[in-house]
This record gives sequence, C-alpha cells and structure tokens, in this order.
Amino acid sequence: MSSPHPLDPASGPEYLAGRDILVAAGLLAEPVRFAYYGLEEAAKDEVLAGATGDRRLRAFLVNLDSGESTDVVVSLTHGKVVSARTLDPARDGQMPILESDFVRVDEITKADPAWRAAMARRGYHDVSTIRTAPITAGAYGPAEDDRRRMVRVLAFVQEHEHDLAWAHPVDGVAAYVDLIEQKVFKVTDDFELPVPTESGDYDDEAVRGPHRSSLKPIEITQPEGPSFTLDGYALRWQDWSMRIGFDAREGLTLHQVSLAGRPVLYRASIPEMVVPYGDPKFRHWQAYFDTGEYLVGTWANSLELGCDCLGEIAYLDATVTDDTGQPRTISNAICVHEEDVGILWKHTDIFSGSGQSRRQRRLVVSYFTTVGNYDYGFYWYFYLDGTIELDVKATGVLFTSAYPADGHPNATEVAPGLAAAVHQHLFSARLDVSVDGLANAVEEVDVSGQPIGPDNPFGNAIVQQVTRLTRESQAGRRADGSRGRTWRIISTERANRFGRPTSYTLYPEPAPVLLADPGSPLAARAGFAANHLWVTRYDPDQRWPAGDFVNQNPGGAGLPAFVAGDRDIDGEDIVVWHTFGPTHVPRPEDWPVMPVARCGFVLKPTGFFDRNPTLDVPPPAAHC
Ligand SMILES: [Cu+2]
Repeated sequence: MSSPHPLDPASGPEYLAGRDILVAAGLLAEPVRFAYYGLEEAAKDEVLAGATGDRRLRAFLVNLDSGESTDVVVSLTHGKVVSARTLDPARDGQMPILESDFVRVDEITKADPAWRAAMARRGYHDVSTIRTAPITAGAYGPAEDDRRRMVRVLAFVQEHEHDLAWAHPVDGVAAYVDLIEQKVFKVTDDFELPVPTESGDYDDEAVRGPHRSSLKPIEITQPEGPSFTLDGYALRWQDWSMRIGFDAREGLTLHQVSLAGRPVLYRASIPEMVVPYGDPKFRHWQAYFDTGEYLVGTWANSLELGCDCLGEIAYLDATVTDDTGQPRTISNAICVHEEDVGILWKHTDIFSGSGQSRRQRRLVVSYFTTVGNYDYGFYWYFYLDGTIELDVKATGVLFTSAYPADGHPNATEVAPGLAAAVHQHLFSARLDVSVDGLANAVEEVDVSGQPIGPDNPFGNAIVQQVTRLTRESQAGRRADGSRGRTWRIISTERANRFGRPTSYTLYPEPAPVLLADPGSPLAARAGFAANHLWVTRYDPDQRWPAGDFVNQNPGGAGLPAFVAGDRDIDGEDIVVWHTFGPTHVPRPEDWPVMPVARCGFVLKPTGFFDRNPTLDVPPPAAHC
C-alpha cells in the first residue's frame, strides 16, 4: 500500500493488515469482536518534525462468551502487537456497544417470558410489532448489576413498515439485558400508561398534508468551480490550510489548521457528548454518551448532493469497520464546500461619499450522523476574516414516553398522551491549540461597568478584567453571559505590532452545564460537563474527556482525573476543552420530527492580525 500521511485516517487495507496481526497474535479467536477499531495517531513531535512515524491502529476487543475486554495497539509498520491490556471493568468500565448488540438485544428481550408477560398485560401478545431501544446502562448500582456488561431496554410499537415507532412508547417497563450471559436478568415494571396512538409518520400525507407548492427553486452555482482544493485529505482555501481526518468514535477530526502559514489548531474534534434526561422515575438511568458508548462516527450518513448539500461540493468517504474488523466504506460521509454568508464588511462614508461592500464567505467541512432517535450534524466553518466556528445541528426525533393525564413535571406533551422529557445535549470540544506555535496560555476576560468614583465621576467606565489561568486547578471555569466572559488563547512567544501576544478568543454560549446533582452517579461519569472550560497540559494519552472506556465507567475518568496533577499551563503545549450544548425543553413544534436546533462556539482572531485581514477581498461586482 502507498505510504499515507501520518494523520490520514486508517484505510480498508490497513484495517485488514492490522486484523491479520491480531489473528497471528491469537487475539482474535472466536468469539472475539471489535468494539472499536481506529488509527492510533502518530506522536505530535514526529508529525511536526515531518517524520513518517510508526503507523498504528488501536482495537477494543470483547470476547462475547467471557466478556474479557482487551485494549490493543498494533504497529502496521513493524507488523506486531505493541501493547495489549485486559480491562478490569469494575475499575476501567466496559467497551462500547457493539453494532451487533442491537440485533442480539432485540432477540434476547423478545425471548424473555417476564418481559413478554409485561407486554401482554399491556395488550401486546404479538411482539413482532415491538421495537426495542437498547440504552447504555451507566453505573447506578446495585453492584451485582454494575459488574455485568449490560444495557437497559425500552420498548416502542411500530404498527406497520412506515409507522414512526417513537410515537408509540410502551412506558413503565424496562428489560435489563446481560450481553454476555445473553439473557434478561431483570424486568422493572413500575406503572402502566396508555400507549399513545396518534401517527408520527411525518412523510405520510395524512399527517403532513399536501406538500406546499409556493417555494421557488434556489440554485447555487459556481461556474468557475469552488475556490478550495482538496488533495487527498489536505484542504486549502484562501489563506486556510488543514488536514481532514475521520474516526469511528469521534467522527470528523481536523488537523494542523493554519492561517496564512501560521498554526492555529494542531487538532480539533468533538470527542464526547452526553445526553442526560431529566425524568427521575424508572428511567432515571437514561443518559447516553453517544461518542464513547455508541461511536458516533460509525453511524455517519452518506450525504446526497441536492438534498443534504447544495452547490459545488467535494465529498470524502469514511472507512469504519464492523464487529469483525472488516472495513466498511461510508461514501460521501464528509462534505466540503464554500458558502456565501452575507456581508463581510460595509461602509458608506458620510464625508468622502465612498460606498463599499464586501461579501463574506466560509469554507464548510461537515458530516451528519444518526444515533438512535437523534441526528447530529457537525459543521466546522472557516471564514475569510480568520473566524472559526463550530455549528452543531441537532435534529431527528425526540425520545418519548407516555404523558399522564394529570401532567408530568419533567416532560412536555408533544402529541396526545405523548411526552418528551427535558434533557441536555452536552458536547465536549477538544481544541489542541497551537496559536503561533505550541507555547500558549489562556486568559479569562470579563467586562464590567464600574461604580461612580473619583476616576469615574459619571459612572460610565467599562473595563476588562483579565485573569491568567496558570494551573490546571484554576482552569475549570464556567461561562458568564452577564460579564461577557470569553477565554483568550494567547501565544507566549509571538507578539503583534502593538507588542501584545497574538491570540484567538473562544466565545462560549452561556447555556447551563450539567444539571444533574454533583453527587449523582451521572455527574461522576460526566465530570467533563461540570465546566464550560478546562485547560490541560498536552498529553497524547489524554484524548477522551469522559475517559477511554465510558460505557459503565464507575466514574472519575477523563478531565477530572487529567487535572488532578495540577500541571502548569502557562506558556506550555496546552489543550483547551470546551463544554457546550442546549438544555432542551421539548416544544410541540419539535414533534414529530424536530427542526434543527443549533449550538456551538466561535473562535476569533484577536490581535492575531495587525488590522482587518480582509481589505484585499475584492468587491463582488464592478458596480459595488
Ligand atoms: Cu434534544
């Protein structure tokens, strides 16, 4: 095989070559399956030095009979196993859910007499119309449950092929499935509520009405082609350059993002997200870590021109693997295109009479993934003026339950008798920053008014308060909209023409962090979501904000553990971690399919340039 760039995603032939190494080492004996398989990235110093490096893959292996779970790294370069560690699930947690678990869980649940009896009591004697939703178990005790590799199963009714099952939850009952013993070991049956009957089939004319005919076409054309170039995974557009990566666990990754030849980000990704639900009844355990437990990249959509993306699009395929380590190509998984986004700058000068207007554009690198009922789009934007933005689009179908006639304090009625519980979508962005080099630091910047006093006799003064975050223990921070709080990532080596550090500023959206009680089992596992900001010293082993093994992790892994050493983060190679995302109180308008709700953050150059870097953008037409 030809030699890939060290940051290129693993290819199909590489996955097969790694598989051969695992077979030869005796690690893939039946019935061992892959819970994750992906590139173990080359060391940063080697990449920056331009070395080819050792090409490695990491595999999470699960023995379906014994449950033995092994974390293996193989070297393709040297054709050998580099490391293999067997997990202690009570301490380390469990491997992610397997693709085949969905089918297995359905069969196991439907074969269980106690669960079938619970369905029969609700009038479902034929379980062929029941759809099962396996939900990761978390760690809620008792200890004899937590030590199993398990999921908890909720049920929905799909009356016919096009019926939307999420419209018909069978509430009050859950099956607890042991994935190794392959049995239901517990059925909780707490209450009965009528299964809502109204159809949620949003593509049924009887539900949606006839399609409206009043929308005229919008066509996007670029007669001379787009302004970007894509060479393998290397992307260039205007002054931007970067490499694109993709991973089964974290999806789209960006590498070596530079502007005008100056580094900004060594690596950027969304390596975790958690969706905790706020209903304390029998489904108190409902909280998914879509990345660490379900591997969002595995479920990436194949995008379609004219449907998902408009205009001059370049697509990249993604390669993931199935449970047996066989590669599977997701065609058109990553979309690259260019968009007009309105005015870049504009001024009509009252003195000179000059009227000037320029158009803003952005380069968009995106993908969409479907995890159960929800769909998430991850859109990275790069603008002409140096702004970087992440826009996460949440859409799909609400997770539902039955709505009691006497109301529900934690849920909205979205259709007759149908409830959708309040929940959060909390994402963690890992920004391995390199603003003008590796030596960076972070300042927290607040703004405030000042009381009337000798230096401020009319009380109009506004000042910035700048606090340098010098140690990890100091850098667990919350956003504060009332102070306009931002975090400035500065170079400690390069200054602009004013003698101030060149920098990029992180603008957070001040939405709530994790609302679960700090003493809750969930807070222990989702420690990353307790703060909007964390800053750590770069460590190649610290990749996952909720730990390497999130599924049934007992708690404490990830960012809270990373910062326990309280390392110096001032002028070092640092990583900025940002928690963001909405607290979603469902609206009737979110049903039966939800219009996109967006969240994200912005990074803006702040003294990175000496002035507006877009003065050379030409007017869009001669008469402008
Ligand atoms: Cu939501």
